[in-house]
Amino acid sequence: MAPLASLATLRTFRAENAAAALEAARAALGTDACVVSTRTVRTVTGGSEIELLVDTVPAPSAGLRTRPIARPTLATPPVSRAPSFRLAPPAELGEQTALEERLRAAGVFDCLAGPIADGCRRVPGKTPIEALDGMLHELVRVGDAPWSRPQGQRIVALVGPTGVGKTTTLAKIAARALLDNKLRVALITLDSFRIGAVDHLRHYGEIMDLPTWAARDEATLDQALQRSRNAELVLIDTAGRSPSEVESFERQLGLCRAANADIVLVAAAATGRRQLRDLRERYAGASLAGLIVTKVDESEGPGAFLNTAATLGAPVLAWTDGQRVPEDAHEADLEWLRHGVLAGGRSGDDEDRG
Ligand SMILES: Nc1nc2c(ncn2[C@@H]2O[C@H](COP(=O)(O)OP(=O)(O)OP(=O)(O)O)[C@@H](O)[C@H]2O)c(=O)[nH]1
Ligand SMILES: [Mg+2]
Repeated sequence: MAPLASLATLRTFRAENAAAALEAARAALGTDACVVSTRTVRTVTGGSEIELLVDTVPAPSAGLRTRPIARPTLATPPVSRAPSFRLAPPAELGEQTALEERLRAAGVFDCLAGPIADGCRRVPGKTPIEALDGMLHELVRVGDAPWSRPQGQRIVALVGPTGVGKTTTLAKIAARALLDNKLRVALITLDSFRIGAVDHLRHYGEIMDLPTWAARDEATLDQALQRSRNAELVLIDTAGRSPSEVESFERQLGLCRAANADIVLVAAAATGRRQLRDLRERYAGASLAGLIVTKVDESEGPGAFLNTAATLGAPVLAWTDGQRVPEDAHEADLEWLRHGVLAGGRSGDDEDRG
């Protein structure tokens, strides 16, 4: 905290990033001023800005530069303040800014990039970039892939908006469960009203030689589950519905609950901020067991993955980046995510996926 005696000489400058805030401070005060502290502040629109606290009293032979936040009081004899930089961000701010800008370049929402970089800056004993790993573990929970071997029978229902890749992802999960873990798998679709939807799933069922059932109410679902009782993994496909179709949405969730299924939300990585928030609200009462992030290949990459996973909050069980069954389904991997967001953009290299 700045000493009281200098409050009159302190001014704050806010801008969307630290470089712009420094530029504003420099334009107003010239180069002979000191940056006392920096912080990320929330804006009324829910975004974030960098705020610089700048002392307008020029330091001897110094440019616009940093000095430690724990400054000497007036009672203390002034210490020699050799300029740590001239017209350049302070080292601490530079690291934070570098991280924030890398996150933004990777497509991370502004409202996440600022607080993440700020949080990383506050981790003692680590540079912001070193602290990113821990921050990602806090933001993105990870769960077992749906194709991993369950204890007893596992029933997984995929829910989510129209066209996000639920049916394709279900086929990928089934194929990986068969190929990787030799599980006995059965498929059920609740999407039995739409022309072609049952055939879509049946087509995959036939290719993989899996029992496939269609259900439209509690009785037919119960029957399908009875017929699937020997399966170790039962995968339930649902119809994509727009969130406004409340009745069918609630009905499908009700059926998934009646089946005692793990309800897993499927969401496309390129989903916008507002739609993600709508989705989070829509499924708030669904007790989601997990999240699968799809179509990462059609998004900005790891940054978009991070936006989706951090906004929706459910543990990420898998992600997909293409139409191939099952090659384009992957376990959640925070190392890939960290590497990708630090690379500042798409990370499409196969070896990065781990
Ligand atoms: N590029 C890309 N396309 C994908 C991915 N996953 C699925 N798709 C494609 O997205 C389209 C829609 O996939 P579906 O599996 O039918 O989506 P859905 O959610 O079941 O759709 P509805 O049942 O209509 O709600 C198909 O063309 C898929 O091949 C992915 O990870 N990347
Ligand atoms: Mg479908």
